[in-house]
Amino acid sequence: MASPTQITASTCCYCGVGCGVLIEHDDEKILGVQGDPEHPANFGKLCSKGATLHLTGDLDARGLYPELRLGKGMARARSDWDSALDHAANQFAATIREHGPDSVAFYISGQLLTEDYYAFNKLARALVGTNNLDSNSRLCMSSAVVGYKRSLGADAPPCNYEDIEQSDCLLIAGSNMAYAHPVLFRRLEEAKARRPDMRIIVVDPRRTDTCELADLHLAILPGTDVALFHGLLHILMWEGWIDRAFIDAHTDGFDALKALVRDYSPAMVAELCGISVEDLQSCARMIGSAPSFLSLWCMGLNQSSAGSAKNSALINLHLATGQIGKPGAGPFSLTGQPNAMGGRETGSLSNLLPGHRDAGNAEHRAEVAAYWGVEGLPASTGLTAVELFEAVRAGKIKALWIACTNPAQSLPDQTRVHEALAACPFVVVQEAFFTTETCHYADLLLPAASWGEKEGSVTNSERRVSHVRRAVPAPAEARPDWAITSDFARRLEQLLRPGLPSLFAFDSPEALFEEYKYLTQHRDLDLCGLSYALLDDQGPQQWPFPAGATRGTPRLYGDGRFPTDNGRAQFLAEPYRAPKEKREARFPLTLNTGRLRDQWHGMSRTGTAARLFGHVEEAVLSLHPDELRRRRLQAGDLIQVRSRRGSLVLPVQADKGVRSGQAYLPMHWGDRFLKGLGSNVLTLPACDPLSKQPELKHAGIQVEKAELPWQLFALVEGNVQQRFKALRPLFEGFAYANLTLTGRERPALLIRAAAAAAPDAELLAQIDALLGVDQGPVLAYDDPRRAVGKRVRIEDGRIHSIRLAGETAARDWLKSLWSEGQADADLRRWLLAPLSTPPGTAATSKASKTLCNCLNVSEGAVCAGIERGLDLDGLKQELKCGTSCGSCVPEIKRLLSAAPIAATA
Ligand SMILES: Nc1nc2c(c(=O)[nH]1)N[C@H]1C(S)=C(S)[C@@H](COP(=O)(O)OP(=O)(O)OC[C@H]3O[C@@H](n4cnc5c(=O)[nH]c(N)nc54)[C@H](O)[C@@H]3O)O[C@H]1N2
Ligand SMILES: Nc1nc2c(c(=O)[nH]1)N[C@H]1C(S)=C(S)[C@@H](COP(=O)(O)OP(=O)(O)OC[C@H]3O[C@@H](n4cnc5c(=O)[nH]c(N)nc54)[C@H](O)[C@@H]3O)O[C@H]1N2
Ligand code: SF4
Ligand SMILES: [Mo]
Repeated sequence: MASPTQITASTCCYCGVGCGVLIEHDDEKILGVQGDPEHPANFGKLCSKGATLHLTGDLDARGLYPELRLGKGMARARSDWDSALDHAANQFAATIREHGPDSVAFYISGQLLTEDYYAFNKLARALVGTNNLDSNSRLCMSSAVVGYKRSLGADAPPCNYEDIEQSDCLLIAGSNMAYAHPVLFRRLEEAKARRPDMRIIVVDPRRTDTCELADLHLAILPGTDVALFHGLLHILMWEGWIDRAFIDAHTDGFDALKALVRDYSPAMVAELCGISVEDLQSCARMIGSAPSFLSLWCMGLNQSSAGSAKNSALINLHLATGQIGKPGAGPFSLTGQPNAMGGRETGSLSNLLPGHRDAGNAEHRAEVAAYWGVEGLPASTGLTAVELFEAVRAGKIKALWIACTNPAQSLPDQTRVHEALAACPFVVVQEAFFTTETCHYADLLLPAASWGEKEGSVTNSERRVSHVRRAVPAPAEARPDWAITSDFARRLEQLLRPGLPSLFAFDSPEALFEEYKYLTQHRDLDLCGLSYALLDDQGPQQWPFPAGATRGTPRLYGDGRFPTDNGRAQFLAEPYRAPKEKREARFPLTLNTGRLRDQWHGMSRTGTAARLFGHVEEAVLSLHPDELRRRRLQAGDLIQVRSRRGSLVLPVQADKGVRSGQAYLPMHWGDRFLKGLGSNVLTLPACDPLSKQPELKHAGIQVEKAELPWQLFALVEGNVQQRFKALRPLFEGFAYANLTLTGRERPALLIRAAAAAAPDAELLAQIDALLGVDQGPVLAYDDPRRAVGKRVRIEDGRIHSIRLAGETAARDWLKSLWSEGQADADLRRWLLAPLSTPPGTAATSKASKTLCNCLNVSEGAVCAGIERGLDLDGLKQELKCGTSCGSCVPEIKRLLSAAPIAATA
């Protein structure tokens, strides 16, 4: 029986801000979530994603039991944990015996907990004997890892969140923190309101919501950051805004850099970056004259074939101005995933080892091997994410274990990734949601516990370790990741090293943490003073926190000593290199990809909460209005987007925030939501030479109108996950199909599809049956001559489902009738007549877009308020928008600044 409501303090499972949450539950089910006022990352705040966590996780989408496929081509069947893990151990052992340890690989995730990572690390390196252990952090933070290590000597972001608030000048480069790190952005908004003199510069090819807070937005051409940073240094040197004493005392390599940046004159840099010389100079002045200067960056720098060089060129600016190791100063990379940091700490990239060690360093290998009590660790070079999937495709990797990541959606060049997964002899997927694209390829699918259901620890962007607490048990037979991995490892051990004491005698995540932490002893990230008990007692702590310490370390390098061999930081002098795919006649546009405010990656979790689609409902490519005009396209037209690797059909929209010559597509759509392998069918697998991070932000594309006159629109209320699963396969034959959720109190599945001609009647009949418009209280009109048909199911006087075929002009009107719960005489008259166009005026998709998700306020309502002359405070008071989580405030400000100034009375 469920007990009365209880509260468990834990953390949000989304971004690297690492907010503390209070989970309300009854020991069985999660009932609600609130920000934890005591957590030093968020002090009680949550963003639109964190605040809706309890609405996500539909059980119909979750993995509940292990599923096993006994032969390729066969269907998977429900299994039990013993048979499933024994089978996996036999497969891995046989593969290792026959083809060697490097014929297997593990591909894991920045969303695992530190304890999960550690178990995988020991499994791959100590037991299997391979360095083929990489994670999705390769797509995310690996350029920052290289940047910190090369320039400063260790992979450690030196700053903390208060530094952001205290800084006098903030450079935000390639980060849309208004969407991607919202609670930190709220803190920044408040700091800027308190200290309006604080200067904020945003470097981003797009005009994002983050720019709403900026004093200066440099809309540089894609990939030109290195040139920009060298150009800034050129001006800083010329003006004497550098710190010669700091350079002399604490750094090496300045002369070579000086010689390099001499060539980066303001005129040359402005031209190359596509900005004005004045803007470049005022940026340099803001940096050079600020008492403290801090930079924040994210994927706009890291996801680049010059990602490592971009990181180092930015850190150069801090070293040259001595802006590091003091309040409000320093180079501060924002980590994407909640525990990307923990992954780096535990060595979960193929080239790393636990405790910030390197797999390529014999001394480091010997230290870890001795601690683990094994003879040695593998010296062979491990494969990095893109290389790894290429090796799978080439047949070199024959058994692949994937945990907590969805590579069949998130890696570049999806055609090849899908080929690789299809070809791999044995694929294990350890997943919380069995709906993902990758699950389709699993020979063994293992249900994992997820948010609120597991215990362990995570480190956020500011090196702060939190204790993640379990609130409720996992559903059905799902198990926490550390337990699955350790259980498998124990079975594999019996086959590979029988008779020896177990390396995996862990009975709790705490046991893993206690073993792991001593691998950090006396190293830059020393965690030895931490324990679950201490974190419970004193709250989240920042590393290093060595044994005997009484408090964590808020800031690094205050003494000017760096963890390099000689204690000095290193300037790096590397020239600007252009992105891999140059603009050319055949592919004249550069495709940029990134985040939406309310979705998380492949949407396995956020995609179960209909209201999170209220802000952006469908995959749409954004182009500047001039580019639309040039191609004779209208907003809403379906277009065919092609890159050198693949193509995709989807609608286009006008967006003045995207410059001519560029295009923007959110990264979230995979093959499940958008037919055609999703956004990453277009992106390229070219990587940075050092970090091996792929260039996910600059693919060459072309677009042209897709002539698909036969269109379909469907909406059906209730059982959305089951209906999704049943309906999605029926849309394989359509050139375009986008499936999404809509609604708030009554979630519905929404489908838009298009084809060159009508599909056969049987397929349409199958679709109708699943929509419930084939029989019962259904109003129908069919004109077979024009292949046009409309059906609406009405229950209890309200629309329950809709299907329009052939022609869909009335879709927005019908959808608004559905959402208002109406089924009036107009509807009946229209339905039973040959007319296609709607009798009433429909709310445009813009008007119905939900700006404020907490209070359910539409863009239409906000715009109407602005027309009436309301300012931000007025809008907040009257409509209540922006008064809860605040995630919509930057967008409201943007609408306000775009509106003509209301005439004063
Ligand atoms: N809502 C939401 N939040 C998230 C996530 C999510 O899925 N959804 N994911 C989390 C994760 S894992 C990550 S890594 C972070 C990512 O966080 P961000 O990096 O902030 O997000 P992105 O939208 O990927 O990219 C940021 C910006 O880089 C810009 N950009 C593109 N090319 C260039 C360039 O050449 N130079 C510069 N300077 N900028 C460029 C893009 O226009 C974009 O606005 O977000 C985290 N937070
Ligand atoms: N085009 C383009 N592509 C990109 C990016 C981009 O900007 N543009 N960004 C890249 C970046 S920075 C990142 S980080 C990646 C993210 O890419 P992915 O890692 O593929 O993203 P997610 O969808 O978050 O995948 C995490 C999976 O883990 C599952 N899961 C959740 N909780 C648990 C758990 O506790 N245990 C287990 N076992 N599973 C769980 C979720 O259901 C989900 O399927 O995408 C990359 N891909
Ligand atoms: S900012 Fe939002 S998504 Fe990120 S940790 Fe906080 S609540 Fe979660
Ligand atoms: Mo990421």
